[in-house]
Amino acid sequence: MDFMLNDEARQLQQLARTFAGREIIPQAAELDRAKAFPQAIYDQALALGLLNLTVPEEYGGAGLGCLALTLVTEELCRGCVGVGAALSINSLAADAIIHHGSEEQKQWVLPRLVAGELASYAATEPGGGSDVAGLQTRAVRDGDEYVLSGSKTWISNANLASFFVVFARTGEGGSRGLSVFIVERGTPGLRVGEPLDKLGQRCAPTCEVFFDGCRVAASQRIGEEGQGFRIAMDAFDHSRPMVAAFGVGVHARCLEESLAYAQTRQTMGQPIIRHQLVAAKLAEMSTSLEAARLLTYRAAWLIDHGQRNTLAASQAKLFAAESVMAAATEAVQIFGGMGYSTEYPVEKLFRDAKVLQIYEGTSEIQKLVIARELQR
Ligand code: CS8
Repeated sequence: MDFMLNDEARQLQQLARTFAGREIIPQAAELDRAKAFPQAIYDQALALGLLNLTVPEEYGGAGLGCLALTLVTEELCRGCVGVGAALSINSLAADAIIHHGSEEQKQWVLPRLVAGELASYAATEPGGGSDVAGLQTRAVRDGDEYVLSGSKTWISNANLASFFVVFARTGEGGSRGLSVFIVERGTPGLRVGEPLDKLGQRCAPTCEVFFDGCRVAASQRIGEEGQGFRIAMDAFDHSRPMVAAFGVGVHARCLEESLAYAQTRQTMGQPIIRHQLVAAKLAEMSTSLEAARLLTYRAAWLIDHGQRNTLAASQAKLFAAESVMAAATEAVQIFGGMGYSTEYPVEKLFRDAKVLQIYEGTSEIQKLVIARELQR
């Protein structure tokens, strides 16, 4: 067993860390207030080679694995998880195409991501996000085309995406009746709503998307008809380590801010870190951070080494989400009244952390997946 990152991974991690410190942290509070997509940061990160890491080299990407993606994602999210989410959502859409798309589909869209276009992953619907097998958007075959009707919600970057990876029902039979399509922005019958207002991660836009008789060529279907559920689950195996890294990044920031504050803020004649009840919070925060980080890296490492990681990915996502919420709660507590003020960074960390227990599979869903995997 080797816990050392290789030189290439360490350099990439350091590049992302420096970038987050210099470009993301100073702008995070304002981006949150303005609820503005971080376009300038996106452009700089793209130019630096921090995006599209998992796109294979033959399509212009870096051809790196899930571990490299989690390392960079953690650092970006230490800067601001809203920014980190906005910058990494392409890889969710890309995963389905990289692992299940035809050569023609890869040639068509992957170089566009590398050139700076955005793509959205459209699975969740107003009726729910957890029950993938129950989704209702329909795709009805009509000759060489499919006609899509239905609606999606909470679709990240949808207002800016130039194409969408859309899950839709092509047949009955729950999980066996789903298929996936690449749908271009501008296709008649496709409409994107305004960004939804939300508690945290406010600079990462999320919108409703409506399909009303939206026609796509059959050649835009990813994989075989009926394979959609498997493709979604496979995409989650790749993306859950990345989303766990969102939590690790926020968690690391909670520790960093809390430690600095506890060493300078004085009460009863000494820095509050000398009070054992405060010191204990920091000790617990740091221990759960390391545990979340190790679970996350391992889940990524397993899939990079061709091993099934469904159990490990759900364990990492569950633990990272639960422990970052606990850490953010304690960070606010350590800051006391200042933790409740928008003048200090931890109230934003607290708001930003909450959705980590909800998206990319709720904590309850992760427990279901873990329990099922234990019985395999
Ligand atoms: O529905 C499954 C599930 O995982 N649900 C959670 C979905 C989810 O994560 N939703 C979140 C929405 S997307 C999102 O949040 C993106 S937002 C962005 C985040 C970043 C932001 C900036 C479930 C509940 C686990 C299972 O569902 P069921 O309907 O009960 O299906 P099963 O009977 O378990 O499985 C049906 C068949 O599929 C096979 N399967 C299941 N999992 C896998 C994996 N790999 C391969 N195959 C899989 N992981 C399973 O074996 C069944 O096969 P059969 O041959 O039919 O028996």
